[in-house]
Amino acid sequence: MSTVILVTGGSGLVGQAIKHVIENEPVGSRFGKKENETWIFASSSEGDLRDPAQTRKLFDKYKPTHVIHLAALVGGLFRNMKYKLTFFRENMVINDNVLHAAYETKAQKVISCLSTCVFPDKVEYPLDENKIHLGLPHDSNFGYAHSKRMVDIQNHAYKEEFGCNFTSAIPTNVFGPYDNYDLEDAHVIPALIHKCYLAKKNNTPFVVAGSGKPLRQFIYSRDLAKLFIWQLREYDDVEPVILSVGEDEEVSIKEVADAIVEAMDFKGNYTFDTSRADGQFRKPASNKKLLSLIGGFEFTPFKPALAESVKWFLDNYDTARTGIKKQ
Ligand code: NAP
Ligand code: GFB
Repeated sequence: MSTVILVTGGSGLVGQAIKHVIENEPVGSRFGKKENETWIFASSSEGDLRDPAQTRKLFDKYKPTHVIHLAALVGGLFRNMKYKLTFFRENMVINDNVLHAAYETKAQKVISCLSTCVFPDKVEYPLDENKIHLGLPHDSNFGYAHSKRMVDIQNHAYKEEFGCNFTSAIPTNVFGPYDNYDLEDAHVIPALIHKCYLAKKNNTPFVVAGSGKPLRQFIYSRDLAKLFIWQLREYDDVEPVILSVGEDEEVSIKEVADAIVEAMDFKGNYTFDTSRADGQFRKPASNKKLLSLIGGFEFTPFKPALAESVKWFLDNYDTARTGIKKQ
Protein backbone atom coordinates (compact mmCIF):
# COMPACT_ATOMS: atom_id res chain seq x y z
CA MET A 1 0.00 0.00 0.00
CA SER A 2 1.75 3.27 -1.04
CA THR A 3 1.91 6.08 1.44
CA VAL A 4 1.75 9.71 0.30
CA ILE A 5 2.87 12.29 2.89
CA LEU A 6 1.93 15.92 2.22
CA VAL A 7 3.94 18.47 4.20
CA THR A 8 2.16 21.82 4.10
CA GLY A 9 4.58 24.67 4.75
CA GLY A 10 7.22 22.43 3.21
CA SER A 11 9.38 25.36 2.01
CA GLY A 12 9.87 26.91 5.46
CA LEU A 13 12.34 26.37 8.32
CA VAL A 14 10.71 23.19 9.69
CA GLY A 15 9.52 21.88 6.29
CA GLN A 16 13.00 22.13 4.77
CA ALA A 17 14.45 20.35 7.83
CA ILE A 18 12.07 17.39 7.33
CA LYS A 19 13.05 17.37 3.63
CA HIS A 20 16.74 17.33 4.61
CA VAL A 21 16.28 14.39 7.00
CA ILE A 22 14.13 12.34 4.61
CA GLU A 23 16.67 12.90 1.80
CA ASN A 24 19.77 12.20 3.91
CA GLU A 25 18.89 9.52 6.48
CA PRO A 26 19.38 5.91 5.23
CA VAL A 27 16.27 4.58 3.45
CA GLY A 28 14.36 2.29 5.80
CA SER A 29 16.02 3.69 8.95
CA ARG A 30 13.91 5.03 11.86
CA PHE A 31 13.99 8.60 10.52
CA GLY A 32 14.71 7.77 6.85
CA LYS A 33 12.34 7.47 3.90
CA LYS A 34 10.48 4.12 3.55
CA GLU A 35 10.41 2.36 0.13
CA ASN A 36 6.64 2.78 -0.27
CA GLU A 37 6.58 6.47 0.71
CA THR A 38 6.17 9.55 -1.51
CA TRP A 39 6.91 12.87 0.23
CA ILE A 40 5.41 16.16 -1.07
CA PHE A 41 6.80 19.44 0.31
CA ALA A 42 4.26 22.11 -0.65
CA SER A 43 4.84 25.87 -0.60
CA SER A 44 2.18 28.61 -0.94
CA SER A 45 2.92 28.75 -4.68
CA GLU A 46 1.18 25.36 -4.94
CA GLY A 47 -1.95 26.71 -3.32
CA ASP A 48 -2.95 29.49 -0.90
CA LEU A 49 -4.35 27.55 2.06
CA ARG A 50 -6.41 30.57 3.12
CA ASP A 51 -8.61 29.66 0.15
CA PRO A 52 -10.80 26.54 0.64
CA ALA A 53 -10.94 25.79 -3.11
CA GLN A 54 -7.16 25.99 -3.57
CA THR A 55 -6.71 23.84 -0.46
CA ARG A 56 -9.09 21.17 -1.79
CA LYS A 57 -7.33 21.30 -5.19
CA LEU A 58 -3.98 20.59 -3.50
CA PHE A 59 -5.45 17.58 -1.69
CA ASP A 60 -7.18 16.30 -4.85
CA LYS A 61 -3.85 16.64 -6.75
CA TYR A 62 -1.71 14.63 -4.30
CA LYS A 63 -4.34 12.50 -2.50
CA PRO A 64 -2.24 12.35 0.69
CA THR A 65 -2.72 9.40 3.05
CA HIS A 66 -0.83 11.35 5.71
CA VAL A 67 -0.35 15.10 6.35
CA ILE A 68 2.21 17.04 8.39
CA HIS A 69 0.51 20.43 8.57
CA LEU A 70 3.15 23.14 9.13
CA ALA A 71 1.83 26.00 6.96
CA ALA A 72 1.05 29.13 8.98
CA LEU A 73 1.59 32.85 9.31
CA VAL A 74 4.65 32.77 11.56
CA GLY A 75 6.84 35.40 13.19
CA GLY A 76 8.81 36.49 16.23
CA LEU A 77 7.73 38.58 19.22
CA PHE A 78 7.59 41.96 17.46
CA ARG A 79 5.62 40.71 14.44
CA ASN A 80 3.15 38.95 16.76
CA MET A 81 2.68 42.06 18.89
CA LYS A 82 1.91 44.15 15.79
CA TYR A 83 -0.51 41.82 13.97
CA LYS A 84 -2.53 39.90 16.64
CA LEU A 85 -5.78 39.86 14.65
CA THR A 86 -4.09 38.94 11.35
CA PHE A 87 -2.21 36.08 13.06
CA PHE A 88 -5.51 34.86 14.55
CA ARG A 89 -7.62 35.09 11.39
CA GLU A 90 -5.09 33.78 8.84
CA ASN A 91 -4.10 30.78 10.97
CA MET A 92 -7.71 29.97 11.90
CA VAL A 93 -8.65 29.92 8.20
CA ILE A 94 -5.57 27.93 7.08
CA ASN A 95 -6.06 25.30 9.81
CA ASP A 96 -9.80 24.92 9.17
CA ASN A 97 -9.29 24.52 5.40
CA VAL A 98 -6.52 21.94 5.81
CA LEU A 99 -8.27 19.82 8.45
CA HIS A 100 -11.55 19.80 6.52
CA ALA A 101 -9.89 18.94 3.21
CA ALA A 102 -8.04 16.11 4.99
CA TYR A 103 -11.36 14.87 6.40
CA GLU A 104 -13.19 15.14 3.05
CA THR A 105 -10.39 13.35 1.16
CA LYS A 106 -10.15 10.64 3.86
CA ALA A 107 -6.53 11.22 4.91
CA GLN A 108 -5.57 8.51 7.44
CA LYS A 109 -3.63 10.90 9.70
CA VAL A 110 -2.85 14.59 10.22
CA ILE A 111 -0.23 16.06 12.56
CA SER A 112 -0.70 19.81 13.03
CA CYS A 113 1.94 22.09 14.51
CA LEU A 114 1.23 24.21 17.60
CA SER A 115 3.88 26.07 19.66
CA THR A 116 4.79 26.37 23.37
CA CYS A 117 3.41 29.93 23.31
CA VAL A 118 -0.09 28.32 23.36
CA PHE A 119 0.35 27.55 27.05
CA PRO A 120 -1.09 29.82 29.75
CA ASP A 121 1.26 32.61 30.85
CA LYS A 122 0.41 32.15 34.53
CA VAL A 123 0.43 28.42 35.40
CA GLU A 124 2.60 26.08 37.46
CA TYR A 125 5.84 25.19 35.68
CA PRO A 126 7.00 23.12 33.93
CA LEU A 127 4.43 23.32 31.14
CA ASP A 128 3.05 19.93 30.07
CA GLU A 129 0.46 18.69 27.56
CA ASN A 130 -2.40 18.77 30.12
CA LYS A 131 -2.09 22.52 30.76
CA ILE A 132 -2.88 23.97 27.28
CA HIS A 133 -6.31 25.37 28.15
CA LEU A 134 -5.73 26.30 31.83
CA GLY A 135 -5.66 30.07 31.39
CA LEU A 136 -4.87 32.90 28.98
CA PRO A 137 -1.67 32.86 26.92
CA HIS A 138 0.86 35.69 27.14
CA ASP A 139 -0.52 39.02 25.85
CA SER A 140 2.27 39.48 23.29
CA ASN A 141 0.98 36.67 21.03
CA PHE A 142 -2.60 35.88 22.08
CA GLY A 143 -3.86 36.01 18.48
CA TYR A 144 -1.50 33.31 17.22
CA ALA A 145 -1.70 31.33 20.48
CA HIS A 146 -5.51 31.06 20.47
CA SER A 147 -5.59 30.09 16.76
CA LYS A 148 -3.16 27.27 17.56
CA ARG A 149 -5.13 26.15 20.65
CA MET A 150 -8.22 25.80 18.44
CA VAL A 151 -6.43 23.10 16.43
CA ASP A 152 -6.39 20.91 19.54
CA ILE A 153 -10.14 21.57 19.92
CA GLN A 154 -10.74 20.76 16.22
CA ASN A 155 -8.72 17.52 16.46
CA HIS A 156 -10.86 16.30 19.37
CA ALA A 157 -14.08 17.30 17.56
CA TYR A 158 -13.07 15.53 14.31
CA LYS A 159 -12.22 12.42 16.34
CA GLU A 160 -15.49 12.38 18.28
CA GLU A 161 -17.77 13.15 15.31
CA PHE A 162 -15.97 11.32 12.46
CA GLY A 163 -13.32 9.14 14.17
CA CYS A 164 -10.48 11.06 12.47
CA ASN A 165 -6.85 10.36 13.52
CA PHE A 166 -5.86 14.04 13.76
CA THR A 167 -3.24 15.00 16.35
CA SER A 168 -0.70 17.75 17.02
CA ALA A 169 2.87 18.53 18.03
CA ILE A 170 3.96 21.39 20.32
CA PRO A 171 7.51 22.48 19.41
CA THR A 172 9.44 24.97 21.49
CA ASN A 173 11.37 27.82 19.71
CA VAL A 174 13.02 26.39 16.59
CA PHE A 175 16.16 27.49 14.70
CA GLY A 176 18.28 26.22 11.83
CA PRO A 177 18.91 26.56 8.05
CA TYR A 178 16.23 28.13 5.78
CA ASP A 179 14.92 30.36 8.61
CA ASN A 180 13.25 33.76 8.14
CA TYR A 181 15.96 36.42 8.77
CA ASP A 182 13.77 39.52 8.24
CA LEU A 183 15.11 42.02 10.82
CA GLU A 184 11.67 42.93 12.21
CA ASP A 185 9.56 39.80 11.59
CA ALA A 186 12.08 37.09 12.52
CA HIS A 187 12.43 35.06 15.69
CA VAL A 188 15.28 35.99 18.03
CA ILE A 189 18.04 33.67 16.70
CA PRO A 190 17.70 34.44 12.95
CA ALA A 191 17.16 38.14 13.74
CA LEU A 192 20.33 38.35 15.83
CA ILE A 193 22.37 36.30 13.32
CA HIS A 194 21.36 38.81 10.61
CA LYS A 195 21.93 41.87 12.87
CA CYS A 196 25.37 40.64 13.94
CA TYR A 197 26.30 39.96 10.29
CA LEU A 198 25.32 43.53 9.29
CA ALA A 199 27.10 45.04 12.34
CA LYS A 200 30.32 43.22 11.39
CA LYS A 201 29.96 44.13 7.69
CA ASN A 202 29.15 47.82 8.31
CA ASN A 203 31.29 48.23 11.42
CA THR A 204 28.24 49.35 13.42
CA PRO A 205 27.05 48.32 16.94
CA PHE A 206 25.33 44.96 17.40
CA VAL A 207 22.10 45.84 19.24
CA VAL A 208 20.05 43.16 21.00
CA ALA A 209 16.44 44.08 21.81
CA GLY A 210 15.24 44.01 25.41
CA SER A 211 17.15 43.21 28.61
CA GLY A 212 18.61 39.88 27.51
CA LYS A 213 17.17 38.27 30.66
CA PRO A 214 14.22 36.21 29.30
CA LEU A 215 14.75 32.46 29.08
CA ARG A 216 13.94 30.16 26.17
CA GLN A 217 14.36 26.50 25.11
CA PHE A 218 15.58 26.14 21.51
CA ILE A 219 15.35 22.99 19.38
CA TYR A 220 17.49 22.54 16.24
CA SER A 221 15.17 22.21 13.21
CA ARG A 222 16.79 18.97 12.04
CA ASP A 223 16.21 17.34 15.45
CA LEU A 224 12.59 18.54 15.38
CA ALA A 225 12.26 17.05 11.89
CA LYS A 226 13.19 13.59 13.19
CA LEU A 227 10.63 13.94 16.00
CA PHE A 228 7.88 14.79 13.49
CA ILE A 229 8.82 11.66 11.48
CA TRP A 230 8.67 9.61 14.69
CA GLN A 231 5.21 11.06 15.54
CA LEU A 232 3.98 10.34 12.01
CA ARG A 233 5.00 6.70 12.22
CA GLU A 234 4.74 5.71 15.86
CA TYR A 235 2.16 7.95 17.63
CA ASP A 236 -1.61 7.53 17.12
CA ASP A 237 -3.37 9.55 19.82
CA VAL A 238 -5.37 12.78 19.57
CA GLU A 239 -3.54 14.29 22.55
CA PRO A 240 -0.67 16.66 21.63
CA VAL A 241 3.02 15.95 22.31
CA ILE A 242 5.59 18.59 23.29
CA LEU A 243 8.61 18.23 20.96
CA SER A 244 11.45 19.96 22.81
CA VAL A 245 14.81 19.73 24.50
CA GLY A 246 14.62 19.29 28.28
CA GLU A 247 13.42 22.07 30.60
CA ASP A 248 16.96 22.20 32.06
CA GLU A 249 18.19 23.41 28.63
CA GLU A 250 16.75 26.92 29.04
CA VAL A 251 19.16 29.66 27.95
CA SER A 252 18.90 33.43 28.39
CA ILE A 253 18.65 35.77 25.40
CA LYS A 254 22.04 37.20 26.50
CA GLU A 255 23.60 33.71 26.32
CA VAL A 256 22.10 33.35 22.82
CA ALA A 257 23.56 36.71 21.74
CA ASP A 258 26.96 35.80 23.26
CA ALA A 259 26.95 32.51 21.29
CA ILE A 260 26.11 34.37 18.05
CA VAL A 261 28.89 36.93 18.69
CA GLU A 262 31.30 34.01 19.15
CA ALA A 263 30.05 32.09 16.08
CA MET A 264 30.29 35.27 13.96
CA ASP A 265 33.70 36.17 15.44
CA PHE A 266 32.29 39.67 16.04
CA LYS A 267 34.67 42.03 17.86
CA GLY A 268 32.65 45.26 17.70
CA ASN A 269 30.38 47.17 20.08
CA TYR A 270 27.55 44.98 21.51
CA THR A 271 24.65 46.54 23.47
CA PHE A 272 21.06 45.94 24.67
CA ASP A 273 18.14 48.23 23.74
CA THR A 274 15.99 47.99 26.85
CA SER A 275 13.37 50.25 25.28
CA ARG A 276 12.22 47.22 23.30
CA ALA A 277 9.92 44.52 24.72
CA ASP A 278 11.14 41.36 26.48
CA GLY A 279 7.86 39.53 25.85
CA GLN A 280 7.12 36.45 27.97
CA PHE A 281 9.88 35.97 30.61
CA ARG A 282 9.97 32.18 30.24
CA LYS A 283 7.85 29.19 29.01
CA PRO A 284 9.68 26.10 30.33
CA ALA A 285 8.19 22.99 28.70
CA SER A 286 8.61 19.41 29.90
CA ASN A 287 9.55 16.78 27.30
CA LYS A 288 8.90 13.89 29.69
CA LYS A 289 5.95 12.55 27.65
CA LEU A 290 8.04 12.56 24.46
CA LEU A 291 11.00 10.77 26.04
CA SER A 292 8.70 8.22 27.72
CA LEU A 293 7.29 7.35 24.26
CA ILE A 294 10.30 7.61 21.94
CA GLY A 295 12.66 5.87 24.36
CA GLY A 296 15.44 8.43 24.46
CA PHE A 297 16.61 10.89 21.76
CA GLU A 298 19.98 12.54 21.12
CA PHE A 299 19.50 16.29 20.69
CA THR A 300 22.21 18.30 18.88
CA PRO A 301 23.95 20.48 21.49
CA PHE A 302 23.01 24.17 21.23
CA LYS A 303 26.38 25.72 20.30
CA PRO A 304 27.33 23.32 17.45
CA ALA A 305 23.75 23.61 16.08
CA LEU A 306 23.99 27.41 16.25
CA ALA A 307 27.38 27.37 14.51
CA GLU A 308 25.90 25.21 11.69
CA SER A 309 22.98 27.66 11.39
CA VAL A 310 25.31 30.68 11.21
CA LYS A 311 27.43 28.92 8.56
CA TRP A 312 24.29 28.14 6.49
CA PHE A 313 23.25 31.81 6.69
CA LEU A 314 26.68 33.07 5.58
CA ASP A 315 26.85 30.50 2.73
CA ASN A 316 23.30 31.30 1.52
CA TYR A 317 22.92 35.01 2.27
CA ASP A 318 22.05 35.86 -1.34
CA THR A 319 19.09 33.46 -1.49
CA ALA A 320 18.03 33.48 2.17
CA ARG A 321 14.78 35.22 3.37
CA THR A 322 16.48 38.38 4.68
CA GLY A 323 13.64 40.76 3.92
CA ILE A 324 16.25 42.87 2.12
CA LYS A 325 15.72 43.57 -1.59
CA LYS A 326 18.68 41.94 -3.45
CA GLN A 327 20.31 43.90 -6.35
P1 NAP B 1 8.22 29.54 8.06
O1 NAP B 1 9.67 29.26 7.90
O2 NAP B 1 7.76 30.95 8.11
O3 NAP B 1 7.43 28.76 6.90
C1 NAP B 1 6.05 28.91 6.77
C2 NAP B 1 5.57 27.96 5.70
O4 NAP B 1 4.15 28.08 5.56
C3 NAP B 1 6.19 28.25 4.33
O5 NAP B 1 6.40 27.05 3.66
C4 NAP B 1 5.07 29.07 3.64
O6 NAP B 1 5.10 28.95 2.24
C5 NAP B 1 3.84 28.36 4.21
N1 NAP B 1 2.66 29.23 4.17
C6 NAP B 1 2.48 30.40 4.84
N2 NAP B 1 1.26 30.93 4.54
C7 NAP B 1 0.69 30.06 3.65
C8 NAP B 1 -0.54 30.07 2.91
N3 NAP B 1 -1.43 31.05 3.06
N4 NAP B 1 -0.79 29.04 2.06
C9 NAP B 1 0.13 28.05 1.90
N5 NAP B 1 1.31 27.97 2.56
C10 NAP B 1 1.59 28.98 3.41
O7 NAP B 1 7.65 28.84 9.37
P2 NAP B 1 8.31 27.70 10.31
O8 NAP B 1 9.12 28.37 11.34
O9 NAP B 1 8.89 26.62 9.45
O10 NAP B 1 6.96 27.15 11.02
C11 NAP B 1 6.39 25.91 10.65
C12 NAP B 1 5.36 25.56 11.70
O11 NAP B 1 6.01 25.47 12.98
C13 NAP B 1 4.26 26.64 11.86
O12 NAP B 1 3.01 26.03 12.04
C14 NAP B 1 4.68 27.39 13.14
O13 NAP B 1 3.56 27.93 13.78
C15 NAP B 1 5.32 26.27 13.94
N6 NAP B 1 6.31 26.70 14.96
C16 NAP B 1 7.42 27.41 14.59
C17 NAP B 1 8.34 27.78 15.59
C18 NAP B 1 9.60 28.58 15.27
O14 NAP B 1 10.32 28.94 16.22
N7 NAP B 1 9.89 28.86 14.00
C19 NAP B 1 8.14 27.38 16.92
C20 NAP B 1 7.00 26.62 17.22
C21 NAP B 1 6.09 26.28 16.24
P3 NAP B 1 5.98 30.00 1.34
O15 NAP B 1 7.42 29.55 1.54
O16 NAP B 1 5.49 29.76 -0.03
O17 NAP B 1 5.70 31.35 1.90
O1 GFB C 1 11.89 34.36 19.14
P1 GFB C 1 11.20 35.51 19.76
O2 GFB C 1 10.92 36.66 18.86
O3 GFB C 1 9.77 35.15 20.34
O4 GFB C 1 12.12 35.88 21.04
P2 GFB C 1 9.17 34.60 21.70
C1 GFB C 1 11.91 36.95 21.71
C2 GFB C 1 12.93 37.26 22.83
O5 GFB C 1 14.18 37.61 22.22
C3 GFB C 1 12.42 38.50 23.55
C4 GFB C 1 14.49 38.97 22.51
O6 GFB C 1 12.79 38.42 24.90
C5 GFB C 1 13.13 39.64 22.83
O7 GFB C 1 13.29 40.78 23.64
N1 GFB C 1 15.15 39.59 21.36
C6 GFB C 1 16.31 40.26 21.41
C7 GFB C 1 14.70 39.60 20.09
N2 GFB C 1 16.64 40.74 20.20
C8 GFB C 1 15.65 40.35 19.34
C9 GFB C 1 15.43 40.55 17.94
O8 GFB C 1 16.19 41.20 17.21
N3 GFB C 1 14.31 39.98 17.41
C10 GFB C 1 13.41 39.23 18.19
N4 GFB C 1 12.35 38.66 17.59
N5 GFB C 1 13.59 39.04 19.52
C11 GFB C 1 7.39 33.81 19.96
C12 GFB C 1 5.91 33.96 19.74
O9 GFB C 1 7.66 34.32 21.22
O10 GFB C 1 7.78 32.44 19.97
C13 GFB C 1 5.52 33.28 18.46
O11 GFB C 1 5.59 35.35 19.68
C14 GFB C 1 6.03 31.85 18.40
O12 GFB C 1 4.14 33.30 18.36
C15 GFB C 1 7.52 31.83 18.72
O13 GFB C 1 5.37 31.07 19.33
C16 GFB C 1 8.05 30.42 18.77
O14 GFB C 1 9.82 33.34 22.11
O15 GFB C 1 9.09 35.68 22.71
